[in-house]
Amino acid sequence: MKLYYAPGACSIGIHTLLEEIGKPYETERVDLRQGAQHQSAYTAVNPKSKVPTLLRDDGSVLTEYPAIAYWLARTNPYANLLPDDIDLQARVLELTDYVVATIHMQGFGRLIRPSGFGPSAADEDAVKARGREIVERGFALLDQALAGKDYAVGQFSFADTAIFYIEFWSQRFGITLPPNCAAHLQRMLARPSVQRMLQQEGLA
Ligand SMILES: N[C@@H](CCC(=O)N[C@@H](CS)C(=O)NCC(=O)O)C(=O)O
Repeated sequence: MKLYYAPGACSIGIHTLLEEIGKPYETERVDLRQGAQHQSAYTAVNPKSKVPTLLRDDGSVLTEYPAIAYWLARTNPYANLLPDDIDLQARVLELTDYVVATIHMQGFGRLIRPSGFGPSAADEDAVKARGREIVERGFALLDQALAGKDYAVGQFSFADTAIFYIEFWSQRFGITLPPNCAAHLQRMLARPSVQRMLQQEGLA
């Protein structure tokens, strides 16, 4: 198995899941700043030009954070990345989708690349302000979901690694996390899997 990743990108969540699973895997760094995601060597693997991408042992490629996380959890049940209870499974998917599709793509997306969301450079401040609003509202909702719990659905799951990657990003964008998210981030940073991932990506 091989994970294509970029240091500090949303792929840190999948990288953490691979460390939780503990089976051998390879990694290949994709230099997003240099545009490696658009070069043929990479688009031959993932034509969407995004990380994370997982190359599986049968040679097939899986993309999209929730799909990769779900597949890793189901194929490695001993790692307990997805609860058995169907209602809790639905909650894990609900939270993961909200993190990826809304907080990341709609919120952080506007902060990372405002030019993708507005017709001219003059719109950039307004685009970024809207991005910040979406992110802050997202963290407020996640804070409620985490109230009284160590992990988002009461036990560790792949929803936590999704929440973790945006919590990790909040530091870079000067976003103050509400208290339950701040505590969740610290809890995640204390996990050996996260520490190994940070070390491997040169982020420790
Ligand atoms: N919907 C994708 C989003 C992945 C994504 O946006 N990845 C970013 C890094 S966090 C990326 O590869 N960006 C490169 C680019 O847009 O050029 C997923 O769920 O995996």
